[in-house]
Amino acid sequence: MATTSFPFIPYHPAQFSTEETCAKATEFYRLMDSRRSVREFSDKPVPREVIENIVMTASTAPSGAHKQPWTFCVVSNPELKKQIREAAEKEEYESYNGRMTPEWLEDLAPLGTDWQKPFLEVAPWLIIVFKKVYDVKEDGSKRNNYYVAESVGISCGFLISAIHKAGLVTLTHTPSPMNFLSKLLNRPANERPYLLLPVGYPAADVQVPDLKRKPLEEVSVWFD
Ligand code: IYR
Repeated sequence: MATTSFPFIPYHPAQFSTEETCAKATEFYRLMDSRRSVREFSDKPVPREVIENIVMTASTAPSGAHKQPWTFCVVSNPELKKQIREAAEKEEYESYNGRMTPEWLEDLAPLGTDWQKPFLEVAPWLIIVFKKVYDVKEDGSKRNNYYVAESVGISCGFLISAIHKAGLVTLTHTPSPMNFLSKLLNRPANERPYLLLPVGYPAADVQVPDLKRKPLEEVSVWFD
């Protein structure tokens, strides 16, 4: 089967002096370290253009064989947000009341989460990320994608970073099972729900748990 290859073009990424490189790395670490998951949102509107740029940032992520195996469903419609909230809370109620193990509930308790998800209606935008397990070509035949979970996970990392950089907040919501999202958002069989991210401004005077991050020594092993 004939394949076409991409033309190769020169690439000149920005390069900095050693001092600037150190400063840039420190600055970006500080920015990312200041990110927190937020569960209480303001209903203050966020322009669609902001969300468009955030989604385009996520879609710059590397992916297996450059298949870009993702679809971002972006919801601001209040009626649809309500339907998503009702369906998510139904599943979450079951999860918190029997489906999750006692150990799991114990691990979650310090975070103060429960089955109620008002943020699904209050946040001005919901981004529901779908992974494309395969692509469907124009003639209806299937074409494989590769490292789909890894690719979509990386893209969600970019998405969360872009949200934070814009001064907005999110959390990674994983209602389980998530198939109600395929139905409500009318997704085809090759797409599976992966993650739901509400996006907006934080509620006034929002508080977050005083989490500590593991230090470098605990998260890394060096072979200098
Ligand atoms: N999906 C549930 C439960 C939950 C699970 C984990 I692991 C978390 O870190 C947080 C919540 C929910 O979204 O509440």
